[in-house]
Amino acid sequence: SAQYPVVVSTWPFLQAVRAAWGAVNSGFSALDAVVEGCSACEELRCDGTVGPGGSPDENGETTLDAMVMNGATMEVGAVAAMRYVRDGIRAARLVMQHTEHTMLVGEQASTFAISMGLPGPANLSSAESMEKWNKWKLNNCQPNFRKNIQPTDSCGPYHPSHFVEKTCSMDNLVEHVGAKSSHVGIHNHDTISMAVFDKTGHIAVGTSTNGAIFKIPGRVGDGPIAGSSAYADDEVGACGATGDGDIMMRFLPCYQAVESMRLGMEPKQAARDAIQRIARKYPGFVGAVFAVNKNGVHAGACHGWTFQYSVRQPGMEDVKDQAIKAPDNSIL
Ligand code: SD4
Repeated sequence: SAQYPVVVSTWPFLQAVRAAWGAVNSGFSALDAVVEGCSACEELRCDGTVGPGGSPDENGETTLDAMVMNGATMEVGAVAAMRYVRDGIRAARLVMQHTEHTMLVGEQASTFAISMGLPGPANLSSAESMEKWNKWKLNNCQPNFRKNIQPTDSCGPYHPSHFVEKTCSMDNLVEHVGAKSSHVGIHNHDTISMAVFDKTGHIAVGTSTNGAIFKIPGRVGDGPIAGSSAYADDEVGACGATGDGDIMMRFLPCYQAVESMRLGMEPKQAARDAIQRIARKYPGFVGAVFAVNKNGVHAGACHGWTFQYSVRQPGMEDVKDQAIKAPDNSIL
């Protein structure tokens, strides 16, 4: 029918949408097309932060979280905190294709991905990620994600704060909160989340991210968690998310949005509801979702920032991005 294919992606990642659109129109499955779309963003390092060479962790290393989900079968493949392999989304696809598992992590995920034919071991740092890390160290390694800790010197090692005398002042606290809330920003997105409906309406979603800048090594975010960063069910529709994954993964916003649509909500209402459930508990959280139903009707909602997502559907000459402004969550 004329309403398919559909490609929707977080952020104005136009090249990624074009890659997926091209793939799905040349006969790729939704799953393979979503891999092509997310992979384009990894290669282009969309926004300077997605994929290898993007945001470093506290040790200066970039690691990848990625996930694909097939909305026809509900199969999921994911890798988390993966080192030494540049192709996050392809590695996630290989987990789905060649294992009975859903997620592999860390160095073992890399070993698996390389054994399945992906290039590696590779260095995931870039001149830009090293520069960010060096600046951060010069700035006393202001931690983005630690709490109730004291470093023994300005760059750690860190210990629980009851081990050392408490010297925390209100000023420190404000600085810490400020640093954390800025880890996701308008030019620091770290993440692509995408939904593809193929010509027959089968849906796949995918997410690829290096997580969050100066994350604690070993941190896994919402990216590889089905239902959190993305979710798809052919019978209902799809959702993709971006934002503060540490908070968002506590709420499975994409599972929520898809299930709300299953119960009859329009995409706009479902997206808003998923975001509001989080905002009620965490009024300072930064995040956004898009939701698309099986008719290709799409909407977005956000909190704490201005969100944009990109869409390509039949009848459009090219991909278009839409801005959603916080705090009213309405489409501009
Ligand atoms: C994470 N959700 O790992 C990702 C970050 C993100 O826009 O989406 N940034 O927390």
